[in-house]
Amino acid sequence: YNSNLGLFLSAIILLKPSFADNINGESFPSNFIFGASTSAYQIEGAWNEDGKGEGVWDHITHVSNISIADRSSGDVACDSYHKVDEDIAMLKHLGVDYYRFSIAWSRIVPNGNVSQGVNLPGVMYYLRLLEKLERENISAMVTIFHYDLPQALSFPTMFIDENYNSLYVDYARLAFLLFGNKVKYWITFNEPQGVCTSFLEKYSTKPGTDSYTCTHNIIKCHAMTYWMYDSDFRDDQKGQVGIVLNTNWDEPASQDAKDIEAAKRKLLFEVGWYAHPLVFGDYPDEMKTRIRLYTFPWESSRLPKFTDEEKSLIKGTLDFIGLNHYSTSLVSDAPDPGLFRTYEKDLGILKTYDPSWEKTSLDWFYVVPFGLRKILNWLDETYKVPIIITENGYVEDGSPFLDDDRRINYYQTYLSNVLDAIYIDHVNVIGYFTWSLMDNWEWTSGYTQKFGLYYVNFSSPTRDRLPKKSVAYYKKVLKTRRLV
Ligand code: LGS
Repeated sequence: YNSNLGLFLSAIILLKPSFADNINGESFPSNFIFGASTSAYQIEGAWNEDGKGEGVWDHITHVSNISIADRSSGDVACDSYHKVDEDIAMLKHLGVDYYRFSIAWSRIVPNGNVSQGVNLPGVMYYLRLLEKLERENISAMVTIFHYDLPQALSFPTMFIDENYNSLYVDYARLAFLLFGNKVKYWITFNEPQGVCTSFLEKYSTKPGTDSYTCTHNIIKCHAMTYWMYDSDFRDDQKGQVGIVLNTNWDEPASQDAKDIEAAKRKLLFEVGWYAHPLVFGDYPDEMKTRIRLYTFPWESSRLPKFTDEEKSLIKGTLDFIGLNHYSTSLVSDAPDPGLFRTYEKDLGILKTYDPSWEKTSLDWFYVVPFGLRKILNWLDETYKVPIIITENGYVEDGSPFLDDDRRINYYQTYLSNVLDAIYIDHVNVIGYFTWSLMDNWEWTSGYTQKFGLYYVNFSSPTRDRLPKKSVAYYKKVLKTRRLV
């Protein structure tokens, strides 16, 4: 009888079509959390108000020659610094359990160094936001560092010179002290891989070697912060501390062993670079071997080494992994990248895309819903740490602003793959956050690329917000806890 029942159940599971069945099918687990994400520089504006210090992005957009698509800046952005009530009304309307936002380091610590002064009005802004969220029953997930470093600490000092690590830890401690009683999930770093590669390249004085040093320091900053929270705050505040890693799903471009290995290498170099040390205590072996191979005998190892003491410090410092995931690529092994290696050359891959995949307005961004299920499975099998999808969303470059059917389709198909990961693959994924609550300043794309559920009128001084069609869709999913 039992084995018949088993057969019957496995037949149901096997026969289950992966997409259609989830529409009006399984509901999300009752403790699954839904949210919407933003980051400080992209929405707040008020770049120099009430004692805020200059941040690196203020510097980049005002002074440097780094090019921004529409030559814009986040000086005003969505003006969220003055629009706490409007932002919360949108979150409330959506019915989210959580709001993920970030703190601008230079707003609460103008020159980056806590011992040199804390900016009270800046602190009050975040306190007000947290209090109002609490009043509306919306919990908070807070990113401590989302790309915007105080200019006073600018590269190549912070994260390159280990002596600066304590400034990050002091800032994180201040955030726990001030806000921790209202925050359930803390994120130490958003996408450090982007910080230490593309972002750092623009500042680096020693191209090629800094990426590894930067990562080494960020890993230590994360670990010190994790244990500091653990010893001084966790008992009272009962929060969780994690990091947010970004990755595509990387599908081998062919069944050639070299391409299969290249796709695996891509995940290890992008995600494993951080998650291996933070879960297991050291960099992936594949990284160590490959980088050592191309290090001249007279060079010290380009990939720094952790001491035994450091290994035990960094190991086991993720309560959860935050995943930012947007798209999928086909990966093949690059022709020999030659000597004088950099991170990119060490990685040694080529990326292509399947012509049948739906394109978006960004050249790296294709709609490939199964990729989310695959990357969730890979993370779960590799690390066995609870996963929260901290960003996922669809991009458009302009009109039609409000009729965003493509975005609805994106959410529906990607969320369907989350359900499959939960119910078919038994992946431990515990939450989903959309990028983004509203259109905002999209880094080097300026205001030309839009990820928002809400439209923001950037040509109006009042930065009016209007719900796109996807708002009603996401609201319904959150209300019914099912895909509609
Ligand atoms: O606005 C950012 C969103 C939008 O797309 C957010 O601040 C970031 O945390 C995150 O990086 N976001 C994002 N990422 C897409 C991944 C970019 C990969 C670029 C690959 C180039 C080949």
